Amino acid sequence: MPADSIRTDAAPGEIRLADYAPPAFLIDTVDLHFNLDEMATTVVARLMLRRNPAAPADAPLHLDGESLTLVRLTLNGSVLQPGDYHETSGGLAIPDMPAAGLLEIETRLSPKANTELSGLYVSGGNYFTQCEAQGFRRITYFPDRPDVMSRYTTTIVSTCPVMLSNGNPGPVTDLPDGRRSVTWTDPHPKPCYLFALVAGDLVSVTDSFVTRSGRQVALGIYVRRGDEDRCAHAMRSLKTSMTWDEEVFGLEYDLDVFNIAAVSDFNMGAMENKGLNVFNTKYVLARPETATDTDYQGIETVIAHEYFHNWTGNRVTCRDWFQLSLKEGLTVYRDQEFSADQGSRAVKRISDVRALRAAQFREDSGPLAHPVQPASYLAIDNFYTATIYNKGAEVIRMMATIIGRQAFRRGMDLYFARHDNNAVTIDDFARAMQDASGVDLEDFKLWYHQAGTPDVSVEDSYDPATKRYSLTIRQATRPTPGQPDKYPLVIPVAMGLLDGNGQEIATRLDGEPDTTPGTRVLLATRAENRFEFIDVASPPVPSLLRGFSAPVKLSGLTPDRLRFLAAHDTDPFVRWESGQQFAAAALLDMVATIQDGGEPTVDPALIEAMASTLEQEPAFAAEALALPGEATLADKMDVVDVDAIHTARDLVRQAIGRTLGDRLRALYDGFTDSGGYSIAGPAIGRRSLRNACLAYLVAAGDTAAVTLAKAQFDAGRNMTDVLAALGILSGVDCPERSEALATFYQAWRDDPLVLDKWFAIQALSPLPQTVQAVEWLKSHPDFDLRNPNRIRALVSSFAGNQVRFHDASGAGYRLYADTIIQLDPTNGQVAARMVSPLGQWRRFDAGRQRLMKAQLQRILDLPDLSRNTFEMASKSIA
Ligand code: B3K
Ligand code: ZN
Repeated sequence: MPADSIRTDAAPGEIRLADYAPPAFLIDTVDLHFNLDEMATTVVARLMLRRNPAAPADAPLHLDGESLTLVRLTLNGSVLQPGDYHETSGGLAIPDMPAAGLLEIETRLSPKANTELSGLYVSGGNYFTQCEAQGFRRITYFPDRPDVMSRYTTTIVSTCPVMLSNGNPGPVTDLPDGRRSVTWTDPHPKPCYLFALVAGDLVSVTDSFVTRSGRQVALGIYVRRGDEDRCAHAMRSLKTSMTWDEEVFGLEYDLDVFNIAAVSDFNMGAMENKGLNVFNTKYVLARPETATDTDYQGIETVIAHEYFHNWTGNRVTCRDWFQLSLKEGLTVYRDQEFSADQGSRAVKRISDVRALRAAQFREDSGPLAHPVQPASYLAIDNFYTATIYNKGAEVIRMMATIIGRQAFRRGMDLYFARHDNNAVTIDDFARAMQDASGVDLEDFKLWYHQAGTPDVSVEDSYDPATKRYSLTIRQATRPTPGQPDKYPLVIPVAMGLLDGNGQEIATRLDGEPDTTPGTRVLLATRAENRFEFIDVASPPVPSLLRGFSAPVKLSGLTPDRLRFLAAHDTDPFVRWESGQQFAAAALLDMVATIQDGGEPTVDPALIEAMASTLEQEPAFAAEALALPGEATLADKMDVVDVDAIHTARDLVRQAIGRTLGDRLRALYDGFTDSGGYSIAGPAIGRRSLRNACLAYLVAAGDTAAVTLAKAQFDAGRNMTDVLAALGILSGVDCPERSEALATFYQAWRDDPLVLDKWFAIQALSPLPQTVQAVEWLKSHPDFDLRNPNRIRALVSSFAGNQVRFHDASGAGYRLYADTIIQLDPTNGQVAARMVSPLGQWRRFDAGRQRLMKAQLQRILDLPDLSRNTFEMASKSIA
């Protein structure tokens, strides 16, 4: 990208990539001593510092610090006087530092008062830390930046039976006052964001793993007493991940212990601290009666993701936070590949693409659009986004597609050989891939710097006389905030050609010596590329973007071709995608009819297409049978009509249920699981298809189907089936609905993770009374504004309920903004991350625009708004 398109004016408080400067001091060792107390924990940090040869020789030492009480500061044994250092807005500066020295800092903090859940905090009477991105500065004064890597020892003194930190443990010593002490030593240098401490009355489930080179690793999962019987799946997932990383990437674990601790108050999913991953209980605990198939899959993926960070993130880390996707995009790519290898690759890809579109494409087309490598930020915690994670993973995937799998593996080996134990950049990664493959990736790297989802359209023609087939691929990316001008990207288009019978034809481009059988990759590099295929015997149908080879929006195929591809393509992704595109077009036609005041009719071809999916393998059939969601349809409209979308979709669901009722019922009955619960892919697939059938049967308006759903709920076979039935019932105004909700509450009121589902399912109900229900649930005794899982379950789920969140009265927006306003003073990070649904206002009608903006303004008018929420709300309203 030309340099002049990068902004050079900094807004107040803005941190810019262009301002990066190496740290003034390096810290070789960090020795921490914690004396734990809920109200007044003391931390003594001993830092062995030396000047960084890469920084100016007179640069002062800057230490970040936040919400800390400084008790004592000594340098090489002498107490520093107030004149020797000064407090800055975000920490301390020590101007006259020697070239090297031992700095000793004693701080005091109150874990119990820490509601931000960043730094050291108390949850359920136990101690946990969260340091990424900038929580370590809430524990001690420190250069809180990832390019300062040090070796840590951590001593914990407390009365807690369990005391954990990074690295390998020493013996536990009993102290005369009844407390105990333990020292953990982490031999691997790491940035402070990977520091962790966990202490409390926890119990462990243990196992062991022997690495390929024979290292014995003790594995432990630490949970609250009573949760031990819900750890087996997490443990199995961990061991599978460890084996997979050895087999696929040659990467072994590098400590004698690997611990996971589960906590129910956590700002996000999990955290990859070296040797001590801290997890939201949601991503650890599972039993068939309490967790759904989706929960099981989520646990497997997140356990893998955090484990894989040990190499991609921990051993090789980020130089600065602008490189966040270096570890996150790459690690998401790795966990996606891992999960694909555990079950059906096609179904996994479909679900990853669904998630990408729902979160990332939406982000990329709104006010918060930013590149995978942003150029600036106000609060880094706001940048743990779908773009950094999911688009970042797509960029890695495209690189692998372009250079080939084997070259990609060589590139990974080279990356580790060059950068182990270092803090590096996205450019360093791309260079390793380029050097290992010999493929020039310079132009490709624009994907890292240019925001926005490219629109790709295709046009083709066939000449029977010359047997030539020509395919034109055009691309354009719309402007995004701060980037008015866009440039063509290098887009890998995996493709094939089908003949009229749906048979794959070998492809040969003009000038190529041979034909290529099966899928090949075309590189679209300009605003318009034309590809000429020769020796094409009959007019072909192109199958494009196989496996979703690039994160773009593709258009240009007629409904007839979409139907043909949905029925015949050899690539399962394109089969699914074409079916979805065909359905979306039919639904949007109905929406247009409704808007024109007409009577919409359901295209029989759509029902027929749905009927033909029933024959397919169950997991795939369940995906194909799911109509594009309301938000997906909204994304295809210039001005979203929430009510027309909802009506059209309901009509189609009803028509499918009525027309295919007998077949759906037969499938439902045929898939009744007789044996025990299994989380193997085919069993999950059968449950998904069966529950999809049940949903359609109920959508048909048949009271017998409601009885069937209630019976499934009452049978209580496993949480997947129970929750599917409850979700279906929650959409119907019937006595069974309230009965089932009451039963569920009584059964699970003491189980926080299951109770979250009870909150979520009510927030997602399409019934008109949902706004009031959510309002009521917000004042329910079990609603807790200090628990992020509960807030997400109720209030964030509600924002995903398009037709009710966007209620024309604005009541949905108001209650949503109320929650952000109530939450911001105690947890700005989580409050800020909730803002984005209100930022979608541009896509709605004038009335809703006004209502949404009014709520953003209310948030911005708050006197002490957190920096995090300010950044999100101000960017969203602009
Ligand atoms: N690296 C953490 C996310 C930290 C978020 C900080 N606000 C989890 C992960 O991506 O693996
Ligand atoms: Zn991650």
